[in-house]
Amino acid sequence: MAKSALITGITGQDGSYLSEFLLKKGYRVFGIMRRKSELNYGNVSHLLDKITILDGDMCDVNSLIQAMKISQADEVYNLAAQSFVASSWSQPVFTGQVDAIGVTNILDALRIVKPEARFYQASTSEMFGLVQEIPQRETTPFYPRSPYAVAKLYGHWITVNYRESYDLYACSGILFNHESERRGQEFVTRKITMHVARAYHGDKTPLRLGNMSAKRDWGHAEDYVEAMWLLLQQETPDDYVIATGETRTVREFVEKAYAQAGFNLRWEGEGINEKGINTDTGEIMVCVDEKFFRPAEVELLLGCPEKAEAKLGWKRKVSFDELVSRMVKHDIAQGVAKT
Ligand code: NAP
Ligand code: G4F
Repeated sequence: MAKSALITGITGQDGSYLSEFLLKKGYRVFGIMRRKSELNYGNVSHLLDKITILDGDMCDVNSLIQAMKISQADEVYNLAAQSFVASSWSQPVFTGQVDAIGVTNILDALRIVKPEARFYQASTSEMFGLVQEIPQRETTPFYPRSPYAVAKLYGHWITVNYRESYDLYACSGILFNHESERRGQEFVTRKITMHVARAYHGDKTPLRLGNMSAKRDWGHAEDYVEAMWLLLQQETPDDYVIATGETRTVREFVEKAYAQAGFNLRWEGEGINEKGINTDTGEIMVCVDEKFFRPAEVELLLGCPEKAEAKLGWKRKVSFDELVSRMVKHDIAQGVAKT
């Protein structure tokens, strides 16, 4: 009998790659999707003949119980979230309802319908926030810096608590930033690669960014969904950091992305006056806009993947350069429309 998996957040970046990964392994894949005024299957439109979409919302426990009953999932991947950190200051309560209480809802649905099912929680490096140690590992103390990270910390600990209280096979993957050609357009990497593509196609509007000195440990989402699956194939449930072990500034991502499209930049000015200038034409291609600064920033993330590499046998395959190159090439090929 083929194994069955239930994915919350199936229409998102990770949900789509995880669906493809599990289908290749022969799983029957079910996904929960919330109702929208205009029907839109997001990143899984190309998989609709292979997966089953169920109506549900992380804030509605009954819909999650129904989804567990219908799918009879052996493995549950909880990827649904309000995942954009910046929006968590404008929608802190909603973020808490989905990213924190939503986790209790799906854990209870699993516990009521099929307690032997295995559970993956999408925890995040944002929980390290104001980092207490470099690099960050499983034992590093948390210090969340946004309503998003605070909500995710609840989700993380309720997963640990349900594992210890009810003997569930429940784990958290503490994943560092992972990007792709399917990344939401508001996240900084995709915002940059889409703007580079527009510049390539002749648009001269400068790219406006916030804190370009922030550092992130960036990998490709395709590698990270394999880690999610590996977490659920172990003898005992445990929590793991999944990261590349390298960190770069947003500025470095910008330079690489523009270079990929044939534009070389030099930097002039500091702070709010910093500008990325095209070395050939002297035109301003990048500038700073305070609008994108955050009330509290996470300045540096750098993960230590040693435990995942040793115990899960996981290793990232896509390098930073390849990640940037793939995203830029994809967006140029799309011929991106001006937003
Ligand atoms: P994403 O592209 O923003 O996808 C989020 C998914 O959650 C979407 O399918 C969204 O559906 C769904 N969702 C949001 N609210 C919901 C609700 N109330 N009920 C049901 N579904 C809901 O995020 P991602 O990058 O794939 O990330 C997947 C998970 O990993 C998230 O939990 C994120 O917080 C976490 N994470 C991501 C990263 C990263 O770097 N990507 C790193 C660490 C952790 P709609 O299409 O309806 O919006
Ligand atoms: O791309 P970002 O919005 O991602 P962030 O905040 O690191 O969060 C992502 O990764 C987390 C894992 O660490 C996930 F849990 C979370 O769900 C999400 O997927 O911003 C990255 C950095 C920040 O420091 C931000 O201040 O880029 C900086 N930045 C500078 N200018 C900008 C911009 N970010 C955005 N989105 N837009 C800008 O214009």
